[in-house]
Amino acid sequence: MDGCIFCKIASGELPAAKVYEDERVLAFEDLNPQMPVHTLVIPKKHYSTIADGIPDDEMGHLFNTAVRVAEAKGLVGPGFRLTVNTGADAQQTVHHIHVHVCGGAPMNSGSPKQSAPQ
Ligand code: DGP
Repeated sequence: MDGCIFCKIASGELPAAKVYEDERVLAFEDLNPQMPVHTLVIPKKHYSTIADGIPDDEMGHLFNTAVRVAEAKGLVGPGFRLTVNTGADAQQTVHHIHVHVCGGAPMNSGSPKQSAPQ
């Protein structure tokens, strides 16, 4: 989608520190990490939010990729958090679905906005 920063990262027009890529999804490091591990996983196809009717197989691939990223980062044992901020109340700032994969330190149990350390 024109003007979408994550579409530009997906197409290679803008740079990112890529962690994993296939024909449907891209994982890359968050520009402003809130945790020792903070990676984003996006579908290459543009959807503004997780409530935009993403097909089941794409949803499954998106979340399975997020879990594989967590595995590759060594987070499965200690634990990790997947977050999808959706809309204004959740303070979604980039309007292209992205799953935050966060871990590497104990997290607050409260606000799910971000995975800030305790
Ligand atoms: P949110 O929409 O609040 O769920 O979070 C958007 C995240 O995207 C935020 O953690 C910062 C990250 N971000 C924003 N712009 C860029 C960018 O150009 N490159 C990368 N790698 N991350 C970005």
